[in-house]
Amino acid sequence: MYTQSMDTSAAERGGPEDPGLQRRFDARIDAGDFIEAKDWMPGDYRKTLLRQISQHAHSEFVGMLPEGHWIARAPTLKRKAILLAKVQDEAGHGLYLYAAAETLGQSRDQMLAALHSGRAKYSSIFNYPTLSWADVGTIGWLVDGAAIMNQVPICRCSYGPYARAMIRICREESFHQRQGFDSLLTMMQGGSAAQREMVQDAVNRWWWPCLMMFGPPDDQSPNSAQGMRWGIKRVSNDELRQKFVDAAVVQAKVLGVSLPDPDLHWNEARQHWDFGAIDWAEFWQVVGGDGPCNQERLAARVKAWNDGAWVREAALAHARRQQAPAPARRQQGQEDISEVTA
Ligand code: BYC
Repeated sequence: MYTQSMDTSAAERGGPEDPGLQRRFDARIDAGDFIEAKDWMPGDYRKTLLRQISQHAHSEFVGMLPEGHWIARAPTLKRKAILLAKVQDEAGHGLYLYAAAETLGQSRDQMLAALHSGRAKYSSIFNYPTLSWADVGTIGWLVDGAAIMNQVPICRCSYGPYARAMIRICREESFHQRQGFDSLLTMMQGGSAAQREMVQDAVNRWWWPCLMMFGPPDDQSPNSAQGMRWGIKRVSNDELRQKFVDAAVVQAKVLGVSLPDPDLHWNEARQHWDFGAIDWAEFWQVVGGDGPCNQERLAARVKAWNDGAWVREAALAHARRQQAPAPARRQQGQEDISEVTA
């Protein structure tokens, strides 16, 4: 129903056994060319892109839930309008990304079925609860900050439809990050002691899960080497994590919050901030479905899908009617009118 480009027959003509196609593909990757939907591509390249883009799309959709929880509780009209706009942006990001993934030959319905059945992953970060208003600002500052760090290099990813979708997403993420920082700064500079404590508590809870967002360490990341070779990934998990820590330490000083890591020290030789050990057992537990909010998040997405069934049915009925030849449409219209007037 939603599919934009399911005709992958041209791209699939020839296979890995055709060395000419593989050589041309490799040369284009080496030259930094974009690969487009109808170009020939190795099956594993297609599979890897589908995995990453659909996970990314799912993350945007599930990512609406923790903040959506606060729309009705926002403290002022201004903050409510900003939050509403941000959550709508996330829905838009999910839609661009599902559309980009569809160009690789999988329908949105198939991708959503994988999410709803628990077969597909989404970012670990959205399995943590939003306990106070300060969590909303902290998600903007740290979660969106980490997302931008990860996503700007994807604007140069080798697959054209994904790279182009990321350009607009990154611009919007940048607004998201700033609004979060601004909200926290307002509480830290003009707020009460209780508000400052609330901000510090939120930062304490979100810091470590944000460092996990970048994925496992490079030497334990099974997909990194091939992803880098194909130009899907441009910068490694550990490098991005380090860049994020370096930026966040400076921003935390401006905000006046501390980061919950006693091992955080400036390393003059490396010209980077050293940081403490990440609890990877917690990360894998959350990724494996056993985080604080995994069940709640998935149940909310499944409910939204089921509640929207009538909209999909109505849209399909409308599309069928539009596709019917004109006389049949006229007749159908008359039948509808006689039903109403009977
Ligand atoms: N959470 O070999 P690795 C947002 C999985 S949306 C869950 O390093 P790869 C926002 C990984 O999938 C943010 N799973 O993998 C939205 C793999 O498992 P599979 C979402 C994770 O692909 C709303 C396994 O661990 N951003 O910011 O080379 C409101 C081994 O990992 C995570 C994206 O999706 C994780 N954190 O690298 C606010 C960006 N990390 O698939 C904000 C696009 C790893 O083999 N994605 N895993 O079963 C990427 O850049 C890459 O896919 C990753 C992982 C860096 C995430």
